[in-house]
Amino acid sequence: MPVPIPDRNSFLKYTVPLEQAKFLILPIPYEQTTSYGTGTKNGPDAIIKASQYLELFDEELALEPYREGIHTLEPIEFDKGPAELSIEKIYETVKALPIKKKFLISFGGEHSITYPIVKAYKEQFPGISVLHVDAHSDLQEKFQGTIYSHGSVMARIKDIADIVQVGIRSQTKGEYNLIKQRGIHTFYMHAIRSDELWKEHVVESLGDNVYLTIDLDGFDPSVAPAVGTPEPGGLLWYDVIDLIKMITKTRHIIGCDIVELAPEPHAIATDFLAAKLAYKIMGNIIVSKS
Ligand SMILES: [Mn+2]
Repeated sequence: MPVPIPDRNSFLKYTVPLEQAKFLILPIPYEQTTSYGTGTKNGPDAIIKASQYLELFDEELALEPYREGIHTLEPIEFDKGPAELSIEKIYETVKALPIKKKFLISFGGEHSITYPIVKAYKEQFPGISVLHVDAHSDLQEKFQGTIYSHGSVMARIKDIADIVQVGIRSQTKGEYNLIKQRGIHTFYMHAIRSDELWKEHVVESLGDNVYLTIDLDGFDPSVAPAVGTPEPGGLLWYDVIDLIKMITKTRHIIGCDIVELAPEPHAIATDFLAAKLAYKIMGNIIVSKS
C-alpha cells in the first residue's frame, strides 16, 4: 500500500507518487462555450478545495478509499484560440496517461471536455458504453456555431461509442427526434419518476466497460444549485449513488468525469457534493474489485 503524504494542493489534501496511485485526478478548467451562467473554469479548484473537508473514512463501505493512493495531476492549461486546439490538448493529455492501469477522474470545466476524453478511452477500451447523467441531452449537431460546444458533446460521442442518458428533462425537438430515430437509450426524468426499476433498466442497457460522465445539472438544483444551467426536477443524491453502486456490481466503470460546476460563494454545497461524489465513486470501485 502506498503511504499518502499531506499536500495542500491535492484532492483530500493527500498525495502519492503517480506510479503508486490507484486513482488519478485531472483538473480540466476549460470554459469556452458555456451559455447561461459562467464560472465553470473555477470548478476543478472548488472541488479540490471542498474535498479537503471530507472525512477520509466512508462509513457505508467501511473503508478509507484514499489509502489506495490518489494522485492529483497538474491542471491542463489552455491558450485562447479555437475550440479545436483545446479539445486536441485534452485528448493528447488523457492519451498520455496510464488510463488502463489507473482509474482517472477528470474535473471540469464545461461538458465539452468529455468528447476528447472518451476518444482517448475508446482507443484502449474498444466497445465502451458512455453513461451520461445530465438534465440536457447535449445532442445538438452544432451549438453556438461550434461542433465542440457543451451542447453538442453527446452528438460527437454518439458516433464513437454507445450512449445511455439519465436524468434528461430539457431538449430540442430535433434532439427528441434523433433519440427516437437512432434508438438511443435515454432515461427521461419524467419516466424515471414512475419506474421503480429504472436503475436496473439503465444497467441492462450498458455494455461491459462503462465510462461515466456526470454533468452536475443532472442533479436537482435543491442539492446542486451551483451549475450554469439549472433545471428543476432532477436526480437526488442517493439516486445517483445507488445507480453507481448497482453498475459496479455487474459492469466495469473504467473512468469518469464530473463537469459543469460553476462555483458560487453562497452555494458551496455543490462543491462539496461534487467532491464527495468523486470519493464515493472511488470507494465503490475499490469494493467492486475486492
Ligand atoms: Mn447539462
